[in-house]
Amino acid sequence: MRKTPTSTAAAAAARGAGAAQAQFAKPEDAIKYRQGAFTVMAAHFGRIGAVAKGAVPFDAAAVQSNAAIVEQMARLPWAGFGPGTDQGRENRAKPEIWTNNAKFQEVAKRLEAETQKLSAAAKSGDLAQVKTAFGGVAQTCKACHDDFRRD
Ligand code: ASC
Repeated sequence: MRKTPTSTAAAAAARGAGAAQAQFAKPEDAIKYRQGAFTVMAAHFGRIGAVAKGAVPFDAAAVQSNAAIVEQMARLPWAGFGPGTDQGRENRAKPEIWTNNAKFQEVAKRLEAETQKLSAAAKSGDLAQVKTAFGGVAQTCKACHDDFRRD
């Protein structure tokens, strides 16, 4: 089939989004998926947090590994927020995710950018850079929770 520029662009966008184009059979599955991504992200972000606050000694390789996981996880949850996924399983998503979706997409992109910075900082092996970048990610988490997650 001849590829029109539009279909080619759409295919490229779908590939670029990777798992973000995942399809779910039921809203429950989408909710589980996004919650799983957030759970894994929080676990590995928390391990870096323990280092950032000095509770755990700085091991550059371990921080780098955790940051890489955080960076990858940050790309995933958004696919699980499709239309109609506000209900189907217990969750804390606010309606604003869908009524103000442009802003939600912005914070999603911001998390992706900040977690990339954290990963870069981790690769530097410099604890001060890790701490700064950790703060940037934590602020982004909080900003999104304030606007888009129920308590
Ligand atoms: C974490 C975690 C969050 C964020 C948030 C930052 O470690 O699990 O949800 O940081 O508390 O403000």
